[in-house]
Amino acid sequence: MLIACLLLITSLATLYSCKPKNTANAVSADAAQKAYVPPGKYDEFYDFVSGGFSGQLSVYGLPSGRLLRVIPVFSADPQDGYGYSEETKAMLNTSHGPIPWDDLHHVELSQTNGEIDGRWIFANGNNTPRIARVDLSTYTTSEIIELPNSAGNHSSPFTTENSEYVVAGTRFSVPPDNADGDVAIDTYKKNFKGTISFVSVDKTSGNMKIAFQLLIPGINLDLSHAGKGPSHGWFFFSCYNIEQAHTLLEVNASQRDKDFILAINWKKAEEYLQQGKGIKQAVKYAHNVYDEKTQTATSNIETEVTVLDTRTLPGIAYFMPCPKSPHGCDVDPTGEYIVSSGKLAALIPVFSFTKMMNAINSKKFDTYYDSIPVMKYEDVLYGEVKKPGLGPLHTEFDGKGNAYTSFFISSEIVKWNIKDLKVLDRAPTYYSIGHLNIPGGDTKKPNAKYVIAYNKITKDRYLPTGPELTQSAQLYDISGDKMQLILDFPTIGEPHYAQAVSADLIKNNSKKFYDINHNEHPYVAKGEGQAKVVRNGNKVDVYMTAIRSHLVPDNIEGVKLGDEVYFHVTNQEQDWDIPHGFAIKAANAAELLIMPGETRTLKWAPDRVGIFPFYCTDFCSALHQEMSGYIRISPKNSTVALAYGTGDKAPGGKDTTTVQ
Ligand code: RUQ
Ligand code: CUA
Repeated sequence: MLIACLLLITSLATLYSCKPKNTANAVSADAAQKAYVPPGKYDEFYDFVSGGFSGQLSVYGLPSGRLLRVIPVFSADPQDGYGYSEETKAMLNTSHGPIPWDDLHHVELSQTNGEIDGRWIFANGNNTPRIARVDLSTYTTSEIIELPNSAGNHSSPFTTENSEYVVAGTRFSVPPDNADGDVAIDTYKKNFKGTISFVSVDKTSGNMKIAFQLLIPGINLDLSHAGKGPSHGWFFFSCYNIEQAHTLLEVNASQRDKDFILAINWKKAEEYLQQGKGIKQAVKYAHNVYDEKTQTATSNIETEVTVLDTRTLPGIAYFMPCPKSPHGCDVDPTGEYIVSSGKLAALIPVFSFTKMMNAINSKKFDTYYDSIPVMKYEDVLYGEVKKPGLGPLHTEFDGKGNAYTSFFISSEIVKWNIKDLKVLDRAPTYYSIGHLNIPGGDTKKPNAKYVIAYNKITKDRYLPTGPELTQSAQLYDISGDKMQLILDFPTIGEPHYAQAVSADLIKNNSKKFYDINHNEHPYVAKGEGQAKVVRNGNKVDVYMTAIRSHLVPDNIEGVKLGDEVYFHVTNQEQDWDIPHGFAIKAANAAELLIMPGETRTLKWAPDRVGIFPFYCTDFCSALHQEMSGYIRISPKNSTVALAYGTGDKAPGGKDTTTVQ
């Protein structure tokens, strides 16, 4: 079986070699013009691209492909101190303690009435299961919630039409958190369970909460999408390893020729919840919230979730058979068609929501899988796209009746018509595309000017940079009948899913600075008059101000070995794009990058006696290099008095240096 499987893959790979033939003429003459955004002009779209193993989210402008920003989400970032500063450390807390890294695969913009509303973007942490919410007025991570009873949070964070919920399905089934997990791995079938978390999102504040979890059989969930329009109230998940294998999944989880799409009626789940059918389970998970007023994150460990068992509560869960190892699970803008792309399948099945409902309403089931009804493939199938390509992964929609599917093995995007399932066009990608996206391409209202490919392999596309090469994105104009490649651009980390949105929906809400009058940070210094150094035992708090081009205080004495120094730096500027930075010799964490009106704290423990300079790291004015200072560290038993100041007020008074 293993040999057969490998042979199949190798022969497929030779048949459809990685490198498409028509490389030379793939870019047409007017491409440059289409992707060109003149200096000083804005892009038309924002593209929010997951960073994969970088744990971060990057923001590009389209069509130029210009990198606008990298938003730290799940990984600490020494560039701006995220995860290192006292204010942001708590964002990366989990029930396992602080975790400075995760694997971010999918992003999803918040929606209202099935359309992107431009308020937040959600992202999944795949490794230590978490969901993050990023505020699109500040481009910062506002909230991270950990998911109990979960491992490998891959089919996440897809959202319902009004962002009632973002979901998170387990990739790895594991014994529930409250069970004794010390079991033999080969008791998988008995002891391992899957869950789907429904995380509710407050309409006004955006605050997330685990509303309930669904207990499902121990299988692997891969991807998902919510229903919309007529299928609003439903969620669809691609499932693999229904064999429930626990070793050599490559072979053992590909035994059956069909896996499942799991259809979840979440309105039904809500009914059961209201009827008190949920079981409260003791768990531990971190919920981290950044408070914009105090500019500080706090982490709470929550201790309970409500679990609904889909195996004993009928009407929540149904299985639709699907060609094996399905990956993407995508719902078209009308909400009628569910497209599932099987990595090993040579066709694309399209399921009909109407047919599924008919089968459910007439209780026409083929069999049961761990008490969950399984429908017949033919009963729920709308049709199959025949011979579309090899290794279909993900599908997005243009809202004009067409679908665009990425093909990993044959390295191409294929456009096909949803109604008649005919292939209309294909365009090569360089190389081995994973995800793809169209602005609004998974919503009710796509804005189908472009499709963007996110490729796993770049090989010879760019100048070589040693063994490690960048991943890439490629931009295709899809305004005409045929896709036209117009741009290649390198990406940060490994891009998985991305979402693009018309810049108009977001750019006007972009904050320019934080109002210092509303800064309620406990260690803020509003104005230089409030700058001070306070000793409390061996804790020394420096309330420092930063303004072009000096720090107050910039001379500090009377600090001793064994002290813990907290530099609380408040940026006094009230203007756009004037951050100040703060770094001190031998700091073992990061610098701080402090936005106008913001306070950030660096904890620093001197390790030796001497003079330590500190300085602003962001070139903020012509006299930026002058924006610096010194702290004197004395021995533990020293009697040097605490003294501090800047200029005339520096310890020892006025700087007496004179120019000859
Ligand atoms: S995945 S390349 Cu982690 Cu979204 Cu499909
Ligand atoms: Cu402030 Cu440079």
